[in-house]
Amino acid sequence: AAAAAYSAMPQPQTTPDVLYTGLFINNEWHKSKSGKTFPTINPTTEQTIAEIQAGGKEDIDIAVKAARQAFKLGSPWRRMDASDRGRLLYRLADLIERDQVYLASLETLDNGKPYSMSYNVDLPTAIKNLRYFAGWADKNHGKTIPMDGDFFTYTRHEPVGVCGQIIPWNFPILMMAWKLGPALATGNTIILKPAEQTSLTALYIAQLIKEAGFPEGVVNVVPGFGDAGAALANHSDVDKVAFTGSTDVGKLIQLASGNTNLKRVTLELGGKSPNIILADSDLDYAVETAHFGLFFNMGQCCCAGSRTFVEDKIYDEFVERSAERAKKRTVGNPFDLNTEQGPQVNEEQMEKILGLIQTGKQQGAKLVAGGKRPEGLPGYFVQPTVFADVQDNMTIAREEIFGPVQQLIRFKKLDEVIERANNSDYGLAAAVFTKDLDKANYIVGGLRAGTVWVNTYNALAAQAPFGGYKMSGHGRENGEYALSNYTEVKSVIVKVPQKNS
Ligand code: TXE
Repeated sequence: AAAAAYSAMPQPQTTPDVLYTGLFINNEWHKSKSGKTFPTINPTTEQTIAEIQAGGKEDIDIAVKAARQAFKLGSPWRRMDASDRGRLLYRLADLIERDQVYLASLETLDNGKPYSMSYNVDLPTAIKNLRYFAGWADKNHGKTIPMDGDFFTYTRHEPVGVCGQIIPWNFPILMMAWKLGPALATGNTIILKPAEQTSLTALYIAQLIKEAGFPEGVVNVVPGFGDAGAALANHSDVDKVAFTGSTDVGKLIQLASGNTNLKRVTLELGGKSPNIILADSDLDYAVETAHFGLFFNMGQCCCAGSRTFVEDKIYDEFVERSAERAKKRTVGNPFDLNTEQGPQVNEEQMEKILGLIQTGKQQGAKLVAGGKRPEGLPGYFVQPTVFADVQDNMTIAREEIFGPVQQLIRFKKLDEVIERANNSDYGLAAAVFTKDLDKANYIVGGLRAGTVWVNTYNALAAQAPFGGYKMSGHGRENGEYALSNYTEVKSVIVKVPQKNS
């Protein structure tokens, strides 16, 4: 079935035009006030694709004013029927779908992810996400409440207001959709800052937002570096910041809120997710799914199964098969439809990963596959790498690597593995593989993580909430729960002459 889907896939545009490189504010394109630009690099060739306008604090101020203006009482956006907000989101989804080949190609050019993935995974899931939240626009209603006394009491779910949204580079289009959908469905206005490594698709989608018919100032997209993000986080006229990225920057954002106006903050941060394989599971399937759970998207997933706990009885066999599978993984040109793994997003990430591989070797983990850059290829590639005999206290078992490096860890007892799995600062996702329902349910109940998969991995969809325990962040994206990130609840209490039940 997968092969059939691939042969039906339209060919990529290997040199997609770059049409937009500016700041999108008030539905118009602008240059940065400072006049500064920065290059966006193709990670496959290490060549510059285009120069992008570098938004800074002054530009953020202008964008926040535009978003505030679009949110003022009586504005077209505030007066719009909720169902019409939904229609605009549906239209945006349709436009992204119309341009799916182009956008998937541009994503692959800028990010390095295989086109087969950007076309078959990133784009369809982003489109579905927008449609899912479009449907919510006129269904997120309050309650009437039987309050004590002679009162008529109800709640209104109101938009939070002006929202800053700061997104990373690992799923540029999808992260944009996750942020826009719930915020727009609930009537907020937005300043979105894409990651500096991958601005191109966000800027193209900004033009589609205008084409869809969103009023000016409702969505503003300001490319730039961390200083632009920090300006949003510190801005006293921003009501909320939603951030996906590193735990260190997440902490800064929460501090910025505390130092300024206590803006609402939701965070989706790093992870070190445990994937627990019990001896009774289907070995072929578990090996393949654990491989996918770690290597998907070059390992650049916040929910990557980067601590694979394997039960003692099957451990040696599991190591052997996982190493074999990693060695077969096809690495190369991401526009080639047979490629499973493209380059890491940039040199810095590649260097971080290679450094952690060295640390793994120094601390005594056993390298059973990969471990280097592939020879003879330009680009920021890292070989699919597998470590066996990994101990819980090793750096590679504690820190997020965010690369194609799998850690195989041995365990003996159920209670022991739950405790070890939870012994992490993170708590984003987890998984368990077993045919024993009682064991599965017991482990599910014990794991401290925002998502637990049973006999699957990386199963994500618009309907199911996603977010972290502990230092993996707070708030939930996707699903009905995401709406609460973007709404304030107002209790309205009206005195009535006489209440009757
Ligand atoms: O992240 P940053 P980086 C993890 C992963 C990766 C590491 C570093 O382990 O190796 O983080 O990646 C903006 N105020 N994840 O350096 O810096 C930045 O411009 C406000 C996990 O790329 O957190 C970009 O738009 N914003 C993750 C965004 O934050 C700031 C995905 C993310 O970049 C800022 C990415 C500041 N002071 C990395 N500094 C996940 N959870 O999926 C930077 N930014």
